[in-house]
Amino acid sequence: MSQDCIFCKIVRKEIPTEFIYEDDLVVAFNDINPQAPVHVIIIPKEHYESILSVSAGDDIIGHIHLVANRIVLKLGIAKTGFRLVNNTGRDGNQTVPHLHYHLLGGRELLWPPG
Ligand code: D5M
Repeated sequence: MSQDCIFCKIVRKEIPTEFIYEDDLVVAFNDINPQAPVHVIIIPKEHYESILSVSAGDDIIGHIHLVANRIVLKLGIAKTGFRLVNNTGRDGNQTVPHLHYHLLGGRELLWPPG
């Protein structure tokens, strides 16, 4: 846990946030600035600054993908499709230095991204 990290504060419930999904390893909640009708943020409870902090033995990434599967089924967008995105570092436009995935859907998403 990182004392000043916004997402660690969400995990600790210091910033009141409705969880769409929670288990021992992750939480998921709606993005504060949604870019699509469905825009969910999925984060590990453990503080990793980015994907670059994840080690070979960690199964957190696979777990996040399986949680995304559960969420898209729950929200009814499995058939229409969705995008699972990780932004890393400056050029990746990562603004919160706590590993997270954006789950976007509910509309046709453009490619390539900007
Ligand atoms: O995306 C970080 C994302 O986190 C960005 O889309 C806004 C979202 N965010 C930041 N603070 C909150 C809170 N408090 N609730 C919900 N969503 C939040 P990045 O990939 O780092 O650019």
